[in-house]
Amino acid sequence: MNTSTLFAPPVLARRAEAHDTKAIQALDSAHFIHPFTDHGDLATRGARVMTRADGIYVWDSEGKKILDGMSGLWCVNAGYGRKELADAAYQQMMALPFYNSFFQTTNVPAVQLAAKLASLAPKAGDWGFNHVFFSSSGSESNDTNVRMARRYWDLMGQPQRKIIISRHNAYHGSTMAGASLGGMSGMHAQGDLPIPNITHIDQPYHFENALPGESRADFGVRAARWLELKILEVGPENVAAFIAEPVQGAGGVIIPPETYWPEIQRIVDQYGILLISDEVICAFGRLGHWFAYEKFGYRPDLVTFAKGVTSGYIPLGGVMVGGRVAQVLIDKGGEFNHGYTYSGHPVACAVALANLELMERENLPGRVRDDIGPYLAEQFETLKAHPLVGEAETCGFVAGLVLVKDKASRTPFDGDLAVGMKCRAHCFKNGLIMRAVGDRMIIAPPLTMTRAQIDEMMGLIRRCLDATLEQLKAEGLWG
Ligand code: PXG
Repeated sequence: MNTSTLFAPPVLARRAEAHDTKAIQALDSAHFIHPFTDHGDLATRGARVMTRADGIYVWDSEGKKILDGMSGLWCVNAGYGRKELADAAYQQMMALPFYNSFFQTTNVPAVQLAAKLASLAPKAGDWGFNHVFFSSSGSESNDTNVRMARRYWDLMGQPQRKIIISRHNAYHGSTMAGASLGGMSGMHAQGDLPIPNITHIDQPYHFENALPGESRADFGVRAARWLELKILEVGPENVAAFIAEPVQGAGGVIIPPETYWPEIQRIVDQYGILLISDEVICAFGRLGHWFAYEKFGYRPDLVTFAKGVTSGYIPLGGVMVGGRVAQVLIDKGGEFNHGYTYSGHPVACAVALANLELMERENLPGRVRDDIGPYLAEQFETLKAHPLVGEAETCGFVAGLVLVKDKASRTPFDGDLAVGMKCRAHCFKNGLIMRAVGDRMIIAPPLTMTRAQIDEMMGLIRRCLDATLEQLKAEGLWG
């Protein structure tokens, strides 16, 4: 065997123009197993090699500049190239790169970040968040939620309360618990998921699931009551918690009707079950608030966060632990046998602190709420006139549109045609990153975007929709 190809030298060139794309792609195929990737397919195409980024743009190894409409993967809220985040990491690495938080030990950035997050979380009366549990990702945080919710009910003397209700097409991560909580059938099909005592209800997706003529308001209440039906089906005394994303992200930017969350709150209150708000995408300004539950006016007991807390510059996640759970864990719980090596990692926490300070100084949540969010909404509204667009809507700085065969009857394309993927290919070609979830095209751009940059992005989106339509016509798939 020729070991020189097995142990090829690392590709060290750092400047974009110095990259040998083909060599990197070959090395990538030889050694790197990517998340959610068909490797046979990737080997024939070759991965796109990203080499640098600044502001809202990324560049690949061929020097192509691309407007990043997805903030990396819903996380680079503060935009790329923020020197102060790199400085915070450098300084903390030089002072204390790592120490654990087990064994009655702590570190200053973790303490400061926990206090900062508690101060940013809105409170009402005796309800609110004073405590934080740290992890390194959204998936880990949701595993923590499962452990914590079940531990809470054990301590409350109701150990039979094990069931966690989630929703179809939800995304809560890729660990055993995360993927089980999630409602992605493709994920459940691999690895014997979901794990026991996790069950799902339908999502509040008006475009697809409403009855003919049903208003958004009526549908929102009806969709929330699927939770009540499920609670009654499995027995209220057996239910530990309901988990949901405020707005479903990976599922295709599914924005619930305004009536949905108030009815969910009524139901969880009535049956006394814990409410877990998975804000891995929606927190830290994404919907115009530090935490998304504030936007929709509900009161969760646990809040999952990750991604935007560091603007994705370094992995960090965690769970905001509300008073109801924290008090029981602290007063009655003794040792909670759960934690990660990197819980409260000093460098990750220092970067998060610098990121939150930056977001505060630049008022990124406020900009999304009062300025660029409404502007994006106005612009997206105009897309509804496009022949391919069946629906276009935004919430803060996430947006989605659905590509349809016939607008009037809301007839979708045959899934096998992969129209969304055709559109996505035009986006890449035209220098725009926009994701396709089936035939829903979605964006979640950096919160630093200017109005002029929104105009630039909208121009690209229109151009890609037109190119998709032309392609469908040329292939005889339109009209
Ligand atoms: N909860 C939510 C709501 C998420 O969006 C996770 C948990 C898991 O976080 P980690 O850090 O473990 O990945 C996520 C992650 C997509 C996509 O295709 C979305 C996510 C991750 C990967 C792909 O949109 N969200």
